Amino acid sequence: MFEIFKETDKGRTGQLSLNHGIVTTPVYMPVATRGAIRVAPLNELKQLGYSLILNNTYHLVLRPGLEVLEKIGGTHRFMGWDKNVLTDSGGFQIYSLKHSMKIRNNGLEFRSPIDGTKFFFTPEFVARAQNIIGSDIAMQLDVCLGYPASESEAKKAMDVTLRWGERFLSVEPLQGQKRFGIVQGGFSKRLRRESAALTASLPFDGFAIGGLSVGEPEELMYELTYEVLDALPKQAPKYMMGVGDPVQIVELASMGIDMFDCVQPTRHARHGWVYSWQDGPQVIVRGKYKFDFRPLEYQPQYTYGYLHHLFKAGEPLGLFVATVENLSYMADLTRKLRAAIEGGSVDSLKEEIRYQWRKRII
Ligand code: PRF
Repeated sequence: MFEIFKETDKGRTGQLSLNHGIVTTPVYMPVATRGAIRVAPLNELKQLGYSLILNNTYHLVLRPGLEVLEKIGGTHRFMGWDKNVLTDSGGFQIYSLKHSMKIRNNGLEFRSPIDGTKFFFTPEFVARAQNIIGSDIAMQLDVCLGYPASESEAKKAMDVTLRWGERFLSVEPLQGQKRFGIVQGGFSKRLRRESAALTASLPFDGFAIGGLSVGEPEELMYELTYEVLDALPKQAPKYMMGVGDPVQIVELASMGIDMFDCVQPTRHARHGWVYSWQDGPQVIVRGKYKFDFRPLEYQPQYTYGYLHHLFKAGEPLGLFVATVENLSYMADLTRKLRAAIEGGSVDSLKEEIRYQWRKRII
């Protein structure tokens, strides 16, 4: 299911063979939480070369509900998307409901923020829901803590996550579906290693690192990732959940991470941050773009000045153009990353991306 093309001390390239086609790695997955990428039709994504996007089980269960998805035959038909879908379990989103959520031994209890209905997500339910959704990659239910978290909280969350991993796996998967476990363990190296080793002892097809990029210092995220990767099987795909910052993607891929997802590129776009290879991120509403008639990098039929105008005028087309531009950048970034790993030039790509993103005043 996962074939490694080239393994180096600066990351690896490979491919995932899934029910809806092949995905080359390292890969960035755009986030269609509720069954849509905000603003951009999925057709556009296909044209940009994306073959794996993310849905969220929690959101789809709340709305439109499993009955609808069952009747139509799953999320692919529902969305009109014939490539792959990874579904997150919802553990992370439910956890962020905080006051209207309870962790029970058996699962997560919460009230729908839409209409107050009570829900109880067990690990088995989440597995069955992802079968109905038709997920190509299904994620286990987990408990994700914020930063900071005490060692005892982290230990508890990690133990519960591990038990839920076993129970998740007890449900028969869809034919050809791949199932990923999630490593937790808070901010302790020891617990992270323990969580990784124990999760790796279960028959998952791949492993995700959860509970990071939640407000901890960037260096700590890298240190903990190192511990986890060291304790996971080399040949399995590794997925860093919720990371989409270009600098961090390149850094983590060079450590051996294969998959990434994040709302950041599409969210940034809607806030008028337009990614650019030449100049780093551009805040398009700034006055300096009014008379900037250079073409956009990926949609040269439009100029920065025109995009500035669309944002100023509140024209929805501006959101679309910025979203497509940022997703083009992200697709290009992973293409360049794969080429750099293959060609042994990861360090110079790192330098270039760091310069774009960290040395420029935004
Ligand atoms: N668990 C799940 N989804 C996630 C996370 C997690 O810990 C994160 C944390 N960065 C993002 N998305 N299930």
